[in-house]
This record gives sequence, structure tokens and C-alpha cells, in this order.
Amino acid sequence: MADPRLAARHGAGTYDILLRSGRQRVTVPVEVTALPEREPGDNLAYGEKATASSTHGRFDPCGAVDGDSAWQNWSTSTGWNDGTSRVFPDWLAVEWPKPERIERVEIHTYATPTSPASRQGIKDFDVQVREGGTWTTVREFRNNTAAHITASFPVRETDSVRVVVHSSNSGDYSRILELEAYGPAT
Ligand SMILES: [Ca+2]
Repeated sequence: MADPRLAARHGAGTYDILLRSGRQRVTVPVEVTALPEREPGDNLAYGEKATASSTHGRFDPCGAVDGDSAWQNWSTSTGWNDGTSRVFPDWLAVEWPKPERIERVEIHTYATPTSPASRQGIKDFDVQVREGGTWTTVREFRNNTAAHITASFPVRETDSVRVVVHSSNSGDYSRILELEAYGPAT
């Protein structure tokens, strides 16, 4: 099983998952594989630790760093949805064990062909980096209607990147399918 969310939480190895239904119990072995070695230009957020201000049901922040940005898979919890309807701000963060050099963050907010980002996506938000425990805003976006947002900035050495959402176009929830972070190409 190559689920980066499990590997990020528990490390590589073999685990037993216990399933219970009434009086029946079944133990299922699950193999968790480590993340592949990174290549230059790879998404540095992939499979890393993700946290959020709150979570709605199973729309866990880990779904936003699983490498899947397809809106078609939204219902299978491959994205983050905050848990405080009509209350802002919300935030989604990814963090690294040690600082990384980051110069670009890409955000895929929730949108479908029939319900575009102008109706469902995040609207007003800041991209922040953490350096020495202090958060700094590196990009601000207002009145966004794009589904795929690219935030470029002068390279920062940071151990965490977050998106702070001040409002969404739906007015209720913040929804992010995928949060990606990239360093310089060389
Ligand atoms: Ca995802």
C-alpha cells in the first residue's frame, strides 16, 4: 500500500489493521511504503505533515498533500475542508522536519466544471512562511476566482508553509484539494 499519508504519520513498515463489525473481528496486514527519493523540481509538500485550524469530517488536511489534485476525487477525502462554517480565518499548513528552500506555492482549491472556483473556491487568502517560529506573509490574494493558484516569491528558508483563508466564494467553508511547495530548480 503506497499511501503517503500513512507513511508520513507512521513511518514505513507493516501494520495490522483491526476491523470490527458486530462480533466479527478481522485483522488485515497493511504494508506502508516510504516516500520515494525526491528529484529536483519535485513538490516538496507531497506526503509531509499537514495540519489545519479545523477539519470537517473526513476532509483531513493530509488529503491536501497526497499528490492528488483532481476535483473528481474530492468525495474520497483527497482534500481539506475546514470545520467552522461561516467562521474565518481558517488555515492549512504543511511542515518539514528541517527548513527547506521554497520559492513557489501552488494551491488547488475546490472547483468543478459546473461549480467553478468563483462559487466554491477560496477567495481572500495569504500565503505565509515560518522562519524561526515567526510567520511572514509572502503573498496576498484577494477576490480570487481561479482554481489553480500559483504564489511565487523570493526564495525563503522555511520549515512550514501555510495558507490563511479570510473568506471563500461560497461564504461557508475553505476547501483545498492540494497544497504544493517548490524550491529553486537548481
Ligand atoms: Ca489532494
